[in-house]
Amino acid sequence: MPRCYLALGGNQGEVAATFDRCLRRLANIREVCISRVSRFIETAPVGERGAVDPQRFLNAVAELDTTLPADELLTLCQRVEDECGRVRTVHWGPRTLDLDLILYGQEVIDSPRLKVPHPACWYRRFVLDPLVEIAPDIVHPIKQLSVSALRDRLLVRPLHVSIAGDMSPSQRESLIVAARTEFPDVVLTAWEQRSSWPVATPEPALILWFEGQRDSSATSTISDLPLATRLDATEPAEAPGVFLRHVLQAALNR
Ligand code: A4P
Ligand code: MG
Repeated sequence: MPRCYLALGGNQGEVAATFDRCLRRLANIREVCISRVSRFIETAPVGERGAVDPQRFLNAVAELDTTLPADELLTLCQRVEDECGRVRTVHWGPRTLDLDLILYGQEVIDSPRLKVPHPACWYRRFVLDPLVEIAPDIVHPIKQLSVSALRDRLLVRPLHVSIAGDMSPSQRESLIVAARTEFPDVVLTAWEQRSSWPVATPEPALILWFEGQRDSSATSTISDLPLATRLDATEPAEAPGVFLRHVLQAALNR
């Protein structure tokens, strides 16, 4: 039976009561056996924030064993979200309950409806903090690092982050300058391939790969970047600056 991890999130209504209801509902499913649940942790919202009401989230992670195939587990999660009053209006909008399937054993799934491990789980403090509490040694099947190692490298200050890809140097520089102002506890640099890193220059915790106006001198591809830290930023629908902001908010939990 695959051991799975579900992330719970919410920022609308009585979220703790909704989490309890959701967990009771899952515990009553014959094919699901919940073994551990983290504390419910208050986290800083990732996404666009209202200046007055930052709508802090509550997050948690549940460990379970299940005989359900992954796509049926997702269907079950979506049914439970609906029962707990989830209304899908805006993407990343306020929600009573969001259930994300973080890990399904060591399987890697990449279908239009389901991506496992959840593509953002490895750099989001609101997932990693509760996950570390209940399963610090579980290994991320793509990054090949334990969740506690993934989380620990996000705790370093300043946080070193690099920008890679084939955007022009001026595009990259304006991205870096804009983010530097907003995130003074982050050191943002253009990615440089090095055979070894001097002690004084820590290897970046995250390297974001963007595609922009093709720089004719760029010869590398994303697969040249270290597997454990690279983040493909070519697919998201958001503009590069917005995507970068959301990644940094998630990594810093602030
Ligand atoms: N989907 C694909 N893979 C998965 C997966 N592993 N688990 C698809 C769950 N769903 C998966 O999800 C959209 C679609 O993702 C689904 O139809 C499913 O087929 P959704 O839950 O309907 O929409 P959403 O949650 O608004 O979008 P998304 O992209 O899942 O958002 P996230 O990544 O869940 O982020 N800040 C804090 N502090 N805490 C939070 O919990 N959550 C979000 C939402 C933003 N900011 C937050 C938090
Ligand atoms: Mg979701």
